[in-house]
Amino acid sequence: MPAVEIAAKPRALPVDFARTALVIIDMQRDFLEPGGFGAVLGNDVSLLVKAVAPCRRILEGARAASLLVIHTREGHRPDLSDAPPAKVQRGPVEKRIGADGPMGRILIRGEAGHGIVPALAPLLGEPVLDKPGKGAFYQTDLDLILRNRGIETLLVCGVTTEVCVHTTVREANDRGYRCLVLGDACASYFPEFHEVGLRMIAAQGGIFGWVSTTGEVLTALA
Ligand code: C5J
Repeated sequence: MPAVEIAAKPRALPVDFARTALVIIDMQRDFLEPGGFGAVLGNDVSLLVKAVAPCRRILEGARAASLLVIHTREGHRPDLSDAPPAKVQRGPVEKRIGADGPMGRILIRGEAGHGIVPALAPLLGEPVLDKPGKGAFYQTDLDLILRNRGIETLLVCGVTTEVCVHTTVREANDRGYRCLVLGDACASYFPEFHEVGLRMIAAQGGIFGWVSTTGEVLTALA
């Protein structure tokens, strides 16, 4: 398939969709739904819910175009053996990773809150990567999957912009992938971090990626 240009900042990015994957970061109930980890920490989860519809649109577009779709989830083993104490021992004991929350133990694999929101439920065959860190490459087989499929470009969306999306994009950039971040399909509990986070990606000639929108990618896919 010939390269198609996607309008983006800092400039249009030519993309070969046969070598492109959609990576949806951590659209989990613990972050997005009332009663989850994010809400327990005092965040306004409605700020993240805004990203669900754009994520759904790009997910449907990617599936229709037979792109590789990868979902990630942040979380830990029930015995916390993969959770660094330095990560767990933050904030009040009753609000920490592993504590009991309204949707099960907070950020523990297999608990209801750890699951992906129903609107973005993975299909059978779409890789779902459980990651113990913020970045999607750390202690996962993401790089192996991408290289085995000949992937060069990542379309990245999900939450939160300045944490897991940023960490993943920075890691991907260092590994030689081109990352196009879909700004409207990302979100943060802190709108100013979202805005600045997107600007940071595209600054300095695209220091570690490109920023575009769901609409621009769907136009290019059509
Ligand atoms: C956070 C994430 N914010 N998925 N996780 O702790 O960005």
